[in-house]
Amino acid sequence: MNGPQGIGAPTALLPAALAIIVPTFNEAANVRLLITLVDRALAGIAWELVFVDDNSPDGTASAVREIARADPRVRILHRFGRRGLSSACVEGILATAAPIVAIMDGDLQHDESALRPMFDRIGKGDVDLVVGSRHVAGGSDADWNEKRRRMSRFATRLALRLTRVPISDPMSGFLMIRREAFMRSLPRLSNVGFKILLDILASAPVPLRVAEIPYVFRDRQHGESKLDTLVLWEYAQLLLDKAFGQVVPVRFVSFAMVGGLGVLVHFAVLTAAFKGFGLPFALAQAVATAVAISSNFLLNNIFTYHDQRLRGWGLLRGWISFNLVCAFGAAANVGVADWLFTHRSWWALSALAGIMVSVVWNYVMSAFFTWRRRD
Ligand SMILES: Nc1nc2c(ncn2[C@@H]2O[C@H](COP(=O)(O)OP(=O)(O)O)[C@@H](O)[C@H]2O)c(=O)[nH]1
Ligand SMILES: [Mg+2]
Repeated sequence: MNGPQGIGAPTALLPAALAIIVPTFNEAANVRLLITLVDRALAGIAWELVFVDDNSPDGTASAVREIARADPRVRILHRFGRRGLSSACVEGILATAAPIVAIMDGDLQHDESALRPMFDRIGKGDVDLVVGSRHVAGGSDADWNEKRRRMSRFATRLALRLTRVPISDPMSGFLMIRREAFMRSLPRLSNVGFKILLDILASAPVPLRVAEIPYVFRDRQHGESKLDTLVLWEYAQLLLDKAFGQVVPVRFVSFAMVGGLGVLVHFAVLTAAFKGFGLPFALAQAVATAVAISSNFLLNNIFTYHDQRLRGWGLLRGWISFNLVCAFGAAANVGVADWLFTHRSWWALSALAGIMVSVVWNYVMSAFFTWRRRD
């Protein structure tokens, strides 16, 4: 660990004392500079860089591989058919043996010069986790506008209810943690969304001991942010999973919410077709059912299965299988409701039970047939 200082020093031959996990999606233009900057910032420390790339179309993985051929401190974990920032970080950490691991964005927005003070701080031994923080004295948000600032403050207040440790920036994606502390959180991680720090803190069986190191959040120079669509939804999913995940999977909650919305869609279409266009009731009901199933399919594809979204032909195949699943679900619904009704249960209760059965059926079967992972 105390090899001669300087770039390309023989620290490369030592086992890494510090692994830096860098999740990437379309960051090809940033990797080379990032590696150079980290190398400069960490001279004398035996580090390794693990890029976790979700098969970026811009060839980020190949760019990393090319550098890795000449520098054994640089590694690539190339995932296929998956997306997700938190799960990328987790798998990166699990792919190394280093006793201390850091997580840092691949777009140069996290200031690599904070890595050394973070490493020194965690080396003192009295904390499990060091957070790179934008909000403590000396740190800053660069130039966020007021709306983004206010949203961030609100999200932060929500987050602090979960973390159980008072920190100024629980939403940070820049952190360093002792492996054994991470391993204690691992079994309870939600692994959804992009707030890995929040997930680690909220999953710790015993509250973690945390220190913060300020840094200045830089503007992105190359490439673009991937976190502007659906971020709020992913954040809500994480919060939901942390609050109710022990009781019911968050995907099911999402699926049931989409189903509830489907009922509204159904009634809207039915009203238009039956009252508006004067179609016969049975036909109007059939049209409403078809539209509601398709809209449920599309909404689930966007929200419930955001991380394994179907596209292209997969979308058509998924739509067909979802229709089949729902047809059987409807049959089960009617069957159960009718059985209960003929056995003298109250009609509304019978109907409700039928609906519950079909929701669970549709959820389980569509998870298996429609959104099954194929990697
Ligand atoms: N492996 C992986 N990395 C991702 C994914 N989404 C974002 N990233 C990376 O996570 C880091 C933060 O994302 P970014 O888009 O910069 O978020 P922002 O800084 O909040 O706008 C960057 O290094 C991205 O390349 C993903 O789905 N998978
Ligand atoms: Mg960024």
